[in-house]
Amino acid sequence: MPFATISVIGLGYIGLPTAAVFASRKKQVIGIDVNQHTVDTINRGEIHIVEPDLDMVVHAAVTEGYLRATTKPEPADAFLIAVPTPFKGDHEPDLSYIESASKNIAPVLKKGDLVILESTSPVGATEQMAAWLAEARPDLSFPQTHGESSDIRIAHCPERVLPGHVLRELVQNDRVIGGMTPKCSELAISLYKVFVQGDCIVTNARTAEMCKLTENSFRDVNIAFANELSMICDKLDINVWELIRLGNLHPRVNILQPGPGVGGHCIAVDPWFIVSRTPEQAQLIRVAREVNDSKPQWVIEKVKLAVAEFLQANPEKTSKEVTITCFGLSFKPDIDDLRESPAVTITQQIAATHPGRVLVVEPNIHELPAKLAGKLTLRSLEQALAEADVVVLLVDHKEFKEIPATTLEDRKIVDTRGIWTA
Ligand code: SAJ
Repeated sequence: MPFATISVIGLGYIGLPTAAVFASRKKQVIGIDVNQHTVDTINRGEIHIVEPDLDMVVHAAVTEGYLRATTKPEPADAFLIAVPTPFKGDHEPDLSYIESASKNIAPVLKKGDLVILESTSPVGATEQMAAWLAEARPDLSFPQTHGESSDIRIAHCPERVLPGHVLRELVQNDRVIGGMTPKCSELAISLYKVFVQGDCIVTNARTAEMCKLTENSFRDVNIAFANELSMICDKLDINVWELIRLGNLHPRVNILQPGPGVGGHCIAVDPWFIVSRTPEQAQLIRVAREVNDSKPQWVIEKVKLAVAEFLQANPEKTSKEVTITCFGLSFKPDIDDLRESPAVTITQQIAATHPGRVLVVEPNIHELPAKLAGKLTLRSLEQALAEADVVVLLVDHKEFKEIPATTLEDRKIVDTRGIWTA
């Protein structure tokens, strides 16, 4: 049977669901992670990340014996590398996780194996990974030197799934398959066809790398356009949400929504991989990043203004007596993921500078993470509404959309998502 055993390296937001879906198709899957706690959690049939339904799939895969996790690589027929690719301080991509994953699996590779890089990567990373593997295993041949006759097949097949919908999108989305040679692509397709119902479209590794970066940069540039519009409209006293609704009635216009900034671990990172490789050409992509990164500070200034207005309207109060409530902490609606969230940045900075109370409502979490606890108080929606003088809407969670406008009448509102002021 082709691919009797599949190994997934990096059991995070992409690697674990991918491993679990292969296992659910009755493949023997070995999950590799450097974190012992992650490995132990998965081997108990539990999960360490939040993603709808993933707990059930992992639990079934582990109890039925198809998925097992370990820290030490073992032989397999296919290896999927799904480790993080963050950037360093200067926005240069950090490939050290790919390097150490490559060096870890190299000793267990055998003739006929397939190695796939799934991590979002700068152009050239797959070739670099192939070079690390070849250096570690001079006894095996690789596509960069032996083309179609190589012992090891290598491809870049970027993930494109939306957090919150990962299990569905893994199966249904089309997949870009960037083999280092046509035979590498062919083998990669036969692997993904184990569960992918979407089309598997073949290209080369460099185009596949650029394709993933392009998708997220496209979204970043479009969000930056919306964010820039919101700042322009604020100056011109125009309701940006009404403006966008009207503009989008045009058959060839589709403007995205402004917000407090761009969060998550993909869209705010990946465009830099293009900028760092081609700084002179990637002007628009860089400026879009800068516009989106500047939005939290703009929101913070708006909150200061709202406090000043509240004090002007209530001269008997001092700023110490003003309660600010921040609505939402996650990086997008109806999830509990606080990583790289502009809402967290904004709330933290308000808490650090405002002399009065700062409350926070986040219906998707039960307690504040350690870095926020102490400086902020988590409140239920009702309590927070009752106590707030200034309300700052940061995430358009469904619970917040249901708040009747009358409840907010006497409050100063900073609405970054346009759900109360649209
Ligand atoms: N955002 C706005 N306005 C909008 C849309 C989004 O401000 O109109 C903000 C969100 O609030 C959030 C950020 O952008 O802070 C990113 O959210 P998102 O829903 O656009 O994307 P992610 O980061 O959850 O997932 C993206 C997806 N990429 C694209 O849609 C092109 C997903 O398909 C990728 O697989 C994922 O990045 C990834 O892993 O790269």
